[in-house]
Amino acid sequence: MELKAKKEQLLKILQGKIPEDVTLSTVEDCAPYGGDWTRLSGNPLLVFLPKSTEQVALILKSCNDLKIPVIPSGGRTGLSGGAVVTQSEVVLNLSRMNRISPVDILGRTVRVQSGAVTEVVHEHCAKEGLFWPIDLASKGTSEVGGNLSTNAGGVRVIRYGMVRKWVSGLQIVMMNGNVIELNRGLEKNNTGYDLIQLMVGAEGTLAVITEATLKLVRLPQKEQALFFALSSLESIRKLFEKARRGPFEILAFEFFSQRCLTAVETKLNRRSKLESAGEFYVLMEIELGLGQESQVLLEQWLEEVLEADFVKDGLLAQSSVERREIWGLREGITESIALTSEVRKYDTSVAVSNTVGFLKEAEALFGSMKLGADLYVFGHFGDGSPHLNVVKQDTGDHKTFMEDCDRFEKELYPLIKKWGGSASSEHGVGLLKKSWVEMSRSPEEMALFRAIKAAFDPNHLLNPGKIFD
Ligand code: 2HG
Ligand code: ZN
Repeated sequence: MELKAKKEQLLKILQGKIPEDVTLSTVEDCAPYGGDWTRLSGNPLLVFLPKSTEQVALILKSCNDLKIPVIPSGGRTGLSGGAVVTQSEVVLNLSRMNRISPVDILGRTVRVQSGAVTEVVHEHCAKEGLFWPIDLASKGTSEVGGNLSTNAGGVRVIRYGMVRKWVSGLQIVMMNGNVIELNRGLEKNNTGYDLIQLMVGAEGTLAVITEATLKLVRLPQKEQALFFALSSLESIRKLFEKARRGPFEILAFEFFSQRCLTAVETKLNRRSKLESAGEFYVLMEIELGLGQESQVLLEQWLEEVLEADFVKDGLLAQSSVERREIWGLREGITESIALTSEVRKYDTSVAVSNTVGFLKEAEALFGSMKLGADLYVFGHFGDGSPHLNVVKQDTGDHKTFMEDCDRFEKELYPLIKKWGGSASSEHGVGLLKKSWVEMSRSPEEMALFRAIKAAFDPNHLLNPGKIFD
């Protein structure tokens, strides 16, 4: 059957069974749902905005019967094209399913629907002094379903790990319309395969997540932010080593280059309060004990660090406003780069101890290729997860930029492999990293991927063409 006929058929099947406002069908209404933060986009065949799991099940089953491909989506803040329409698929957007249940104090969990916005979940849990420990620059827009589907990372992975550690139950809907509860929120359940962990990071290719039981921790008691200017990557490593031995728990250890800071200062009009500039900057957030003694120990530690030859300048935020200002520098990087010019993103991962070695070689490689582009380096130093953004210079044209990036990545990915790393640390594979997945996975693993996909979605209709073909 032709696509147009299938669309008519689908609308006929669903007529009277789902409320009218669940379906968007005009090109203008559907267009915003065709893309994500990569700026890639396509035209959806139709968009559904269901309000219940029953509606999700009915829509999926009907699409399965008619062999219509479906893309699950949420806040669409992804950076790998995982929710992008490529062949007029139907988009199933779960943003309206955003209910959050009361916090379960004894279990220290909260049950939410997939469309709950990350920051809203934080605010809800903070009333009980608790926290779902996923902290992302996109938290005001990203949704729990997308966080889970991409196994999101963020700025607190060094302390809490990735999203996959913070979920104990999922409700999923299969492409054939079956609704399944996975693990029922149990903390302990040693009865076979862990299907939750299979769903986390599957990028919506196996089933659609409709609800999740999220595990919570206490909010850190006293958070403090420190900001440093340093002259080299080597100096960052020295500071990190010193921090690892420091009298506190590290909550975040983020770094960025002078070029990133300049972009944030010029594009977003934010300012660093450090007196000296550096080649690189580190934003370190720590959790401190409540007593006066911890504060004294921190100040002693800071004094020693500031006297060391590897730090050019540093400060301890003196108020929550100052802390937010420092975070504003780090969190504004992606936005200010997007305002600068065209960008190609590399979300690399190496062992933490290899971060400096890998970055030095990556920078040298970029420099030696003399491209009409600039390299912006920043990210999660403490997780071995640096982001490399290649940004077109004003004088360059789009075509040359794309060719330059293709040339650069042909050398970059083998370099990542040489350092024992991965093609994606936290953004996922989506469309953009697809050709490099097999670099991070063995042929045996890829064969298992395909077998698992066939078990969940034998017709290959769910988010087709994402992760692998
Ligand atoms: C971050 O760490 C995000 O800020 C975005 O993962 C990274 O824009 C990027 O490349
Ligand atoms: Zn990141």
